[in-house]
Amino acid sequence: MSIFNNAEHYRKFGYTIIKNVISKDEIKDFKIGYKKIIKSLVTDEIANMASGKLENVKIRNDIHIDPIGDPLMQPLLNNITVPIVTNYRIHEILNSLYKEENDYSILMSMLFGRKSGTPGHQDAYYLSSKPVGNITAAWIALEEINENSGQFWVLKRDNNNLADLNADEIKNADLYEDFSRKFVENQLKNGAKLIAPNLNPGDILFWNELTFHGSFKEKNKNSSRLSFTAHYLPKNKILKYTAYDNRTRNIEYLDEKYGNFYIRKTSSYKKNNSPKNIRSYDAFGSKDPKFKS
Ligand SMILES: O=C(O)CCC(=O)C(=O)O
Repeated sequence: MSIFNNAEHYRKFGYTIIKNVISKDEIKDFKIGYKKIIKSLVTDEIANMASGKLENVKIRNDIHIDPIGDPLMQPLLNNITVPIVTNYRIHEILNSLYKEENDYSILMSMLFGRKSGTPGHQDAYYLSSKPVGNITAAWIALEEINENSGQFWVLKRDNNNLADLNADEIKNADLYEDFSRKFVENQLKNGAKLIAPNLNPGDILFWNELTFHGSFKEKNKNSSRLSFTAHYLPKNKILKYTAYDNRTRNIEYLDEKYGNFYIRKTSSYKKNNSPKNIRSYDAFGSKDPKFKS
């Protein structure tokens, strides 16, 4: 597929897969760096997206288990993670998806090691934009990804509109999870498809904040799924807490510029602000997705 066709596909179905975006050498540099530092992370307090707490990173066979929040701002990790998510090819792709030249804010990023099984959701439930539909996320494979490791999936359907929720589902993330599961099942009965690609290191699946997505549980407990997700917002668009309320957010805290990307300098998870709890507006909007295994 050409970039042009990828962009058409993204606009129609809310996602597109692009092979070999991150080069073999860039992946190799990432892996060398990861191997060097992973053991030292076990004594650092880092946002654990599975427990919702600041914790020491747990590792098994030198790969971390739970998804790490804000890996761009972790002093030990940023040297190896920033070059991946601010890659100039990602910038070119985003420009073609949006059909305009732009700089982008990187709003939320996570580094996955082993854990998969994320329940289906639209990102707009946690993090949204004005006009809605202007956040694009990237799922970046850093190693071979297949059913053993728990593939990322998207729901392929024509009309990726915002799900119609009742007041309880808007407030309560558990009810939202039930809603989403039934919604996806229903869509599948009516002709939509689940796309859960095997990916090679360097491949990226881009999806829109209105696209339902999640991940399958890993088939083999010893498999890892080293991968990265980042959520991008064009600088000329407005950030909202969620698509279900009217509040907009000031993003001046995204103050560090790398190429065409803005990131924040320090982690949004501050021990003193919210001691053992990283469930904050800073990270996700009003609620956070649960990363279940
Ligand atoms: O890979 C996963 O398990 C889920 C990632 C995801 O939902 C996200 O980054 O928004």
